[in-house]
Amino acid sequence: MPSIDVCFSPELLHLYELKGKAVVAVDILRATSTMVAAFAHGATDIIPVMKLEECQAFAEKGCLIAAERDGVKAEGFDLGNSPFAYMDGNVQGRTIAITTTNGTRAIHLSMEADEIIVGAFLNLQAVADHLKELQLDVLVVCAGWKGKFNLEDTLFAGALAERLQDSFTFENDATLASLHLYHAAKNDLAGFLRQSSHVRRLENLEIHKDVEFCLLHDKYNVLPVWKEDRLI
Ligand code: 3SL
Repeated sequence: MPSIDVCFSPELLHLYELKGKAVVAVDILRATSTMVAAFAHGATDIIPVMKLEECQAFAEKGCLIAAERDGVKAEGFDLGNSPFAYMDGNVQGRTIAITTTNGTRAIHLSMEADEIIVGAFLNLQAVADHLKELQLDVLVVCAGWKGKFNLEDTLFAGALAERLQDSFTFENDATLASLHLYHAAKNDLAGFLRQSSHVRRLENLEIHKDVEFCLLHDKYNVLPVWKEDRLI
């Protein structure tokens, strides 16, 4: 049986072997949730980039450009990081270049993996089904916040472990902890996360409905996968 493990922060990635594994990159609030929503609303491909200037340069290539720093849409970009900004037909048939504080970094640091997929509660079952077929060992890479642990990405790891528990082994404390946390929280994820640091950060920015939306399970049957230089 393949195994599942969880890396709680990109800063801990050096402790893990990525070769031969499938990485599920996750930034529930909000980068990977937004990417999943963008694909569900017709985006053809997404190019995650690390730096604002690098992202801006993609405008000349006809891409939509999206950027968030510290929860706020960066000036001069078409889009920020709210999933709702990608839903009015504006991304249909378009390539999006995006940079965010933590999510796009987690994807870039996972490049040595055999496969990288983007996970969110919004596409949880699509991710689980794909991993069951793939039969590779899985590492969930939590984006965290500026190198630190966060609750929401860990809860996603627990939810994925729950969906995979019959066909994967998890002989590591990170996955067990994520699963226990998810079991404690799953009946009221929003309530469980109310005191969490990024929910409070987003609440201070008066971003309320994004949190609720990003916690919805299985809304979309889409699976963003890394191919060559982008997510498709
Ligand atoms: O850190 C990130 O990549 C973002 O998802 C953070 S925010 O939700 O847009 O504030």
